[in-house]
Amino acid sequence: MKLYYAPESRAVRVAWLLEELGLAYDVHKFSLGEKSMREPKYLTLHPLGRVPTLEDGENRLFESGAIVQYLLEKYGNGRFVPPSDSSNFASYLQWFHYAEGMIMPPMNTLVVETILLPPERRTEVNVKRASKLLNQMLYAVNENLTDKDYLVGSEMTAAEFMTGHAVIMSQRLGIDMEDKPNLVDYINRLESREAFKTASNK
Ligand SMILES: N[C@@H](CCC(=O)N[C@@H](CS)C(=O)NCC(=O)O)C(=O)O
Repeated sequence: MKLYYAPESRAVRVAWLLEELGLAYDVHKFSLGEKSMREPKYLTLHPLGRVPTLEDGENRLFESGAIVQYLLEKYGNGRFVPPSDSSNFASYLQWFHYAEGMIMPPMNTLVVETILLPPERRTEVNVKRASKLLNQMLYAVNENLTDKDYLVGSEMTAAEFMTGHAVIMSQRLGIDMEDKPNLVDYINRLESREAFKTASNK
């Protein structure tokens, strides 16, 4: 198996799962923004030249959520996914998809407006709107974690690889977590996992 990866990117989600499952994989490491991500060779694997991409034998796929689902279905032996007839299943799907659906859109805007664009092209109103939205998205996660250690209950699920990772990235981007104490504990819980540490340092 080969994972196209960059540090501090969504590729960490996939590496984290691979580490948790104890699966062997090779890493092709990029730095975000590196020119070779847009070269024809890599564009044949990912049409947008982004990470993550996974190659597994004949199968090649991009989109972190799809890769996580693929790996769990193929190699997970039921780990990190509540049974579909359990009371947690609906909540699991909801928090799995919350990352790309709700957290990442304002985070993307914030990254563009505070890091990627040259200062003269940045727009303060966009930064303010994206920060406000991202905070709203995170308050909902904070609220959900009032009575539990993980998004769906007392056990870690694959929702952590997605939304948990997005929460971690929000903090690293500088979002104030003081008014979201459950997220501070949650982030510590996730970041202390050996699999997460290994996946973050590929
Ligand atoms: N929805 C995609 C997003 C992929 C994506 O935008 N990846 C970012 C890193 S987190 C990337 O490769 N950015 C590099 C670039 O745009 O040049 C996923 O979840 O895999």
